[in-house]
Amino acid sequence: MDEAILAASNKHPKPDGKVFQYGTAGFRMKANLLDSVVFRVGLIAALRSRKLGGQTIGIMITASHNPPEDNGVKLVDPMGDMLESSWEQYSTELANAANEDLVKVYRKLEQDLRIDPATPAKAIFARDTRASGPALVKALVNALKESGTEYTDYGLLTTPQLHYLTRCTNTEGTPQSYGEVSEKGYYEKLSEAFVRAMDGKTTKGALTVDCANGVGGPKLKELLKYLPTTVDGGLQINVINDDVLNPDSLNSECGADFVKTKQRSPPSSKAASNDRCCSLDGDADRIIFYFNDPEHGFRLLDGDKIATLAATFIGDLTRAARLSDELRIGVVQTAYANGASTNYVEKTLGFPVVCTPTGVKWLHHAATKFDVGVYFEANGHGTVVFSPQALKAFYTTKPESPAQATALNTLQALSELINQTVGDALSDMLLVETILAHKVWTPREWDTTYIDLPNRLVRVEVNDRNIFKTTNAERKLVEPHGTQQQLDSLVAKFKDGRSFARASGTEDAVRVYAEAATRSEADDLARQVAALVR
Ligand code: 16G
Ligand code: ZN
Repeated sequence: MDEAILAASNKHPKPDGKVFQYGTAGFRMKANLLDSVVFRVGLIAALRSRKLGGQTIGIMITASHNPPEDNGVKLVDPMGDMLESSWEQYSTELANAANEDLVKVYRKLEQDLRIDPATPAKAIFARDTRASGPALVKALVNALKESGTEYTDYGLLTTPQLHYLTRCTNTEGTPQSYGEVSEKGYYEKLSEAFVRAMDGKTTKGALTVDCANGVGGPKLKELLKYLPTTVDGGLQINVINDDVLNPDSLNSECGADFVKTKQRSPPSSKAASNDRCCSLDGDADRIIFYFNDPEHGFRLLDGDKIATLAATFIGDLTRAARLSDELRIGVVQTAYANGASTNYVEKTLGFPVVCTPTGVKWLHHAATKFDVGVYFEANGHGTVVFSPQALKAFYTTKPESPAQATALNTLQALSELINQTVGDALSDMLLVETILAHKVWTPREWDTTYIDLPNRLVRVEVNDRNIFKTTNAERKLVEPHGTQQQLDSLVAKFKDGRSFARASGTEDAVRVYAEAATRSEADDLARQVAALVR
């Protein structure tokens, strides 16, 4: 087998002098540099699967919101969560092994991790719509074959669909079964849960969905075939930016990242004032909402607003289901969450807030500590996770009134509708539609639940971003020494001022975030902190 792996790896040689790192969202870079990385990720999947007794590992080839010429690859653990952190290091090691040492490093990992090479290995994989995808799949398949890994190629999928299928594959035929192991099973599960959660309620007007010209487009259109249409009082959806034939259009002038950073609708949107709109990113694991207010212009309903909306609704339902004393509801955010949202959750909704470093895996992990853990990054990555106790309570509590029965029924439906493995734009979209329908809210009513503090995000180019070390969920700098004190004294000069600086995990830059009582003060604070770290 070693010779075969070596021979195959020679067809996917590592480019000279390139250093790779498994970052917040796997490996991500210009697609033409990824061939060797994807091959080696295939080998890691084999090791990981064998280490876990032959459970199936997921592999997703995508670069999310990055430009079309980029691509990336990440691994999914058996229950559909992100690869366990300690394995990021092993992936990095194998990706950086010199061509001639590759098999040696692979076998050494196998030995050090006490992996039995005789254990069967299984993997499933999928890719987004990037033009570079099919060639990278070939590299992956070569590694899976030569490492003796049984695999299924699911073709094009959204990232959350691959997470769903990974969990379904590993729980099939058990009491923890997560659903039918097929793309169709995903659509059926979502649509049945949606109809049940809506409970006869209807949405008002259409929702315009910008699919970033990525894989979310065809998958949303597929999902719509399973969902009730306007005729039965269901959803009304206008799909825009669903061109997957022209590869250059991906994430270009559209998508969640464009809307969030440019603070404007995609130019292609024909939505009228006050119309509900949302944008997915290139692999549909992230969603943000927005609308154009005739008085105040563009209004963003970001991850913070989705989190508060979900926490409000689920909080109301648990009260109506008489479960609020036994179930702990909490919200997980990052330092990027607007201070007004944190305040709203703690003071108005009365739920605890936990802050974690940036990156879905940290938030997800923290959310599982609650019975109902609502987590969203401001940029729209997020979901709600339910503990086994919460699920048990939803399904076994004997209702003593019709209102309690209805609430329990809706909670059951939500636990099926909401993707438990990872943030899922399609599932989150249906969740928001459900809540707005129940509350009979327009986007404007949702928007005015609390008012964001003015804020500014600045990207700062520095010589070496690695000198910036943080603590306290990235909210304080410990290095370079003394910088945090200077930052604190800048912040102290601003009413409601808050600011932090952290090294980006995905780009060679430092990001500075600042908020303050007024727009000009937030801009001013961000400028001063940027100057401090530059
Ligand atoms: C990755 C993360 C995202 C995070 C972003 C931060 C996942 C799936 N994705 O895209 O959650 O917000 O990185 O980027 O975890 P930054 O470190 O460049 O600010
Ligand atoms: Zn994404």
